Amino acid sequence: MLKILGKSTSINVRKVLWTCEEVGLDYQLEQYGSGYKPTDTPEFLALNPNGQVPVLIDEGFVLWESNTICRYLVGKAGREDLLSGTPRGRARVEKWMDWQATELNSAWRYAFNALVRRNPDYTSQSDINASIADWNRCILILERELEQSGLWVTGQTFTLADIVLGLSVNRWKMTPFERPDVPAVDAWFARLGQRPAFRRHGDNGTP
Ligand SMILES: N[C@@H](CCC(=O)N[C@@H](CS)C(=O)NCC(=O)O)C(=O)O
Repeated sequence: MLKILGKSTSINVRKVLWTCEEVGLDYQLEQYGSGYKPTDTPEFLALNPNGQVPVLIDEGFVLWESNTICRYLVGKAGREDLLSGTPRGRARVEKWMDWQATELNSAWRYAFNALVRRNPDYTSQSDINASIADWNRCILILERELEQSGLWVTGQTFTLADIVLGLSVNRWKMTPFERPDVPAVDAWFARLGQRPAFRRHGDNGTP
């Protein structure tokens, strides 16, 4: 059976759990990460030199980076529809996944550490304001896309882009600050809420 190392409160671990459930893969979760088993031991670092979760172990095959793990899982389950079947369709899905991991993740980091984690290293009000502005700017980019794309981020079909962005938007909605109106994002998020796998893994835990 697949083994996933990581805590179920982590946004990046929950992507992987949600994907497993969407594609019907069984897994065993071993709780690693702050508050659980440590990730800075030589044994863990041999699996992931970044000392981060999630890590997937599939019969000796070890993989880290949550979005890559999600892509691997849909391939393993024969559910390439979650990445779209065509080169252009796949590129559209991967574009949003890469954007989530780079632009969007960079935008929220300061504000989230300050406002939710209450990390004493993140107290500059101007940096908090800049991070909130950038975070809202990114979500407005998603809003413009969803105004045009239809049901899901890349069109009429649910894909991995919806999973990774669904978790990000959950975090955005749960962090206390002023947000712009985003009716298309709200409607899409409500559609995600109808998926049992999202209710179990996407919309729970810490933001
Ligand atoms: N780029 C990595 C980031 C992973 C990451 O930031 N993981 C966090 C949890 S969300 C972590 O391991 N933090 C250290 C810890 O919890 O001990 C991925 O997407 O897998």
